[in-house]
Amino acid sequence: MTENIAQNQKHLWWKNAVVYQIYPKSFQDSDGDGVGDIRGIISRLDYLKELGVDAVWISPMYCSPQNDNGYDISDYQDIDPMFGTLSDMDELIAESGKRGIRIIMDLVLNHTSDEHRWFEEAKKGKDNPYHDYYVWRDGEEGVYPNDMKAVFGGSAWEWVPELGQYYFHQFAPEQPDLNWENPKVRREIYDMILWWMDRGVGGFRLDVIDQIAKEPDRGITNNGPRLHEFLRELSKETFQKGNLITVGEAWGATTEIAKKYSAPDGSEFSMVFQFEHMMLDQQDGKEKWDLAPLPFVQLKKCLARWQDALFQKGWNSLFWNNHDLPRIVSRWGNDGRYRVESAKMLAAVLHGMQGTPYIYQGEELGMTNVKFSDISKYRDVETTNMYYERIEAGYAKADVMRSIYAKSRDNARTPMQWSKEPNAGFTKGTPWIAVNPNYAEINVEEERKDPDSVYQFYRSLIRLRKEYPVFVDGKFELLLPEDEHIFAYTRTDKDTQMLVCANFTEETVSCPLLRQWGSAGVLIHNYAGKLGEELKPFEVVILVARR
Ligand code: TEU
Repeated sequence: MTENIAQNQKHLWWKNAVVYQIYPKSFQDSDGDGVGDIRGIISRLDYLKELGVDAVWISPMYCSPQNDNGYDISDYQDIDPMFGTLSDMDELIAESGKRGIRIIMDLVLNHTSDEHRWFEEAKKGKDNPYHDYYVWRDGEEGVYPNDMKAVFGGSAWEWVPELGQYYFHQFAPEQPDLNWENPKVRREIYDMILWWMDRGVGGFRLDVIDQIAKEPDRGITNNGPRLHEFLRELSKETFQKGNLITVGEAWGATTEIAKKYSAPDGSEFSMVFQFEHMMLDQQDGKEKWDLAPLPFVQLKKCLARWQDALFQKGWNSLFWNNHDLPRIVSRWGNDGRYRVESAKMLAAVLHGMQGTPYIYQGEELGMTNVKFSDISKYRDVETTNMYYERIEAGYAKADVMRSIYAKSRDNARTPMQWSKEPNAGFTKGTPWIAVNPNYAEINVEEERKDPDSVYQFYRSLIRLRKEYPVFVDGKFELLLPEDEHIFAYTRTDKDTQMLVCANFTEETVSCPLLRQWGSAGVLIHNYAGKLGEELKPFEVVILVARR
């Protein structure tokens, strides 16, 4: 362990931390097969160190048939050959440690791959010791146990003729759900986690963790009655034996539920990813593909409600992006004329709030959504299933493509843009998914040289968080809550007050706060020159004053 990490251990290190997410298939290829790998990540650790992040969450690299890009695991205790070997993984942990960076593994505990040994055994017979590792119902071919649907389309039940039974899957049929009611399943999982902890892993992100305590007969998928009982046991048996960061993915979390997950006594997790703010730009009660404009005032109020509710009672994660979400600059900023300004504004607004910020690979460059002309260029199972379902249901192709351009998960999954070299320096081979054609302009090489780049702005934000404790501890207060353009808030601790003031639109607007704060010091600003009393398109400033 490096001194860097040892020092952090004195307190809850993850409250000061900034986390970077790597989608390993798309980060850096080292062997020319067109798929990113562990040796590629190792070769970029100095870049991450320069950026200043404390931990790296890597999407799953375990053995997997890749029906859902690794979120379908066939062996939790080995690395998929596509990504490298266990010894590469050990080296990654060691090399990261030398740079003061911890590795966060992605745990998919709700389901396995149908190629996992447990499932292959489970299918052999009702009396096989592994049968009860999964969720089965007797039945008749063609008559589903109930009408529950899978997230990636179709019924949540899959027929196995040899057994005369259906198994339950909340995602693809190749992702059978584990039966958490079975204590043997839970023990296997804990042992596996302890095994990774022994290898030096610094934390875990827990995939769809709110869906493990399902009760399909009652139509319950998330927030099942036994959820928090399971989580407390999980945490006690594993995480609490280390000084880890743990973050659960919980689409169904409310502020009340999040207080349980992230209780300061550490009985469950450090924090959760909640998605309330991420579901605002879709039509009520419909799917994410059914687009609606962002209700800006609601966005502010939603974020503010989470800030208030968890203050000293839990802990927030802060994110705009991940491997399932479209690129934020295309989504709520402007990926044309104001790309740089709006990417910086979104960054400052997010990093100024209380919580642990997560940066998704390429976000620090202001990477944008992609528009492939044809569905054959898309790789994501959710996107392609939806396309064919909707085309069959009679939707116009142009409308379906419009939804894909706005919301497809592949927007986030195009390769990391390192340089102007062919394929953005991501691979010397043919990338598994095409590179965004804008890589010649948006890439690491250019942005490292440019003092005004989005990348340099992110570096400064990360540095400021380390310098000013008010970023970590200050109480949040939303200002001008009804304003249709300005997102402004203060953060206040015993001796410092900080103002984050942003124009979320491309109109120039006057801002009363700027005069009031006239004498305060500027911590960061995304326009050159002096601050006026107006905010230019996507202008953002963070000011600080002593109290
Ligand atoms: O995502 C959880 C989840 O519910 C997503 O399917 C979400 O609904 C969708 O991405 C919205 O577009 C997690 C992982 O992050 C995702 O990559 C996996 O596909 C999924 O679990 C299944 O493991």
